[in-house]
Amino acid sequence: MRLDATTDMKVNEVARSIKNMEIRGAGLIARSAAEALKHSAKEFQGEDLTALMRKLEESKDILVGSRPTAISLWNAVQATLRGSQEATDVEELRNIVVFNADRFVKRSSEAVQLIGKFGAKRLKDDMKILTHCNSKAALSVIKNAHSRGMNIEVYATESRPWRQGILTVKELSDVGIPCTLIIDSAVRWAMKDVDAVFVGADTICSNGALINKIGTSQIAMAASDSRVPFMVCAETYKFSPRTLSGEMVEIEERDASEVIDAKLLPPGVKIRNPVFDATPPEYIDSLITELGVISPYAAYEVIVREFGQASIFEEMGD
Ligand code: RI2
Repeated sequence: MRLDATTDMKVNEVARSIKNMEIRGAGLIARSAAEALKHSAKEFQGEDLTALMRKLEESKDILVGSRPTAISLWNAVQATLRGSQEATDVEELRNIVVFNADRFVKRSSEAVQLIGKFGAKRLKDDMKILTHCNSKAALSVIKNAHSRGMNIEVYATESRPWRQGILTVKELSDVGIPCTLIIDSAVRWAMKDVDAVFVGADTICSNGALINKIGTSQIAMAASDSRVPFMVCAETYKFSPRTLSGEMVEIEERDASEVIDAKLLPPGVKIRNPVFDATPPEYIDSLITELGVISPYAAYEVIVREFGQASIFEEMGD
C-alpha cells in the first residue's frame, strides 16, 4: 500500500485501519472507503478541478490497495466516483462525490436490514444455526428472527487466527441469543445438531461461487454431507463485475505471525495464512440479497442488472 503525504490523512488512516483489520467485514470496509473519499472531496481546498480529480484517483488506489479480496471495497469506490468525469468545476465534483458516498452508505445499511428480513423467513422456532467468522449480514438474519420472537440458538466458529467468532458471540449474547462457541475443526461434529448454516460473503463471482472467510468451503461441504441448508447473505455490492470480465479473485494471504510465533516451531517449518477460500455454487442453497432470495446461478443476472454489462467491460478496459 502506498501512503502518500499529499493525500489527506483520513484516507491514509482508513486504509491503514482496513489493512490492520481495525476496520473489518466486507460491508464495513466498503462503507468506510466511501466515507473516506467523501471526506477527501469535502476537505479539498482551491478551485483546481484536475488537482481534485487526481487526489480522488490517488485516494481510490490507496483504499482499494488496502485489502485485495473483498469486491465490496472496489464497488464502493467505483460507486462513489461514478459520474465524476462529467464535473465541470470543483464544487460540482465535490457534490457528486458527497451524494454518491451518502447514497452508497445508506443503501448498504438498508441492504443489511432487508437481508435480515428475507433471511428470517427461512428460520423457524427452535432452530440451531451455525455461522462462521463475523458477518453483519448473516447476524442480521439471526437477530431479525430473534426479534420476531423465534427461539434461535447459534453455534459460532472461533475463526482462527483472528477469532472473529468471539465478536459474534458477544454481539448475539448482547441481544439475548444463546450461543455456543466451537473451534473451527468441530464443525463436522456440530453439524448433527444444526438446522441451517448462514454465512456472509466477501465476493460473489459471476459463476455463483462464494469467496468468504477461510474455512467456509469446509463448512459448506460438511453441511452438504449432512443435508443441512447452506445460505449465503450477500448485498449486491459483494457481487463482482470483475469476475465477469474473466478476472480471478485474489485470495489475501496475511502475515504468518498471525498464526503462531515462528520461534515456537522447529527451524525451516513454513507457515501459510490464507484469509479466504472459494465455495463452489453447487454447495450453496440460496443467496440472500436485498433483491430477494436467489439461486447462486443467478449471479450473472445480478451483476448485469447492478453494474451493466457494457460498462463493466469499459471499466476493465476490455
Ligand atoms: P459482512 C469478513 O471478512 C468475513 O469473511 C465475513 O464473512 C465477511 O467479511 C462479510 O462480512 P474479514 O474482514 O459484510 O473478517 O457481512 O476478513 O459484515
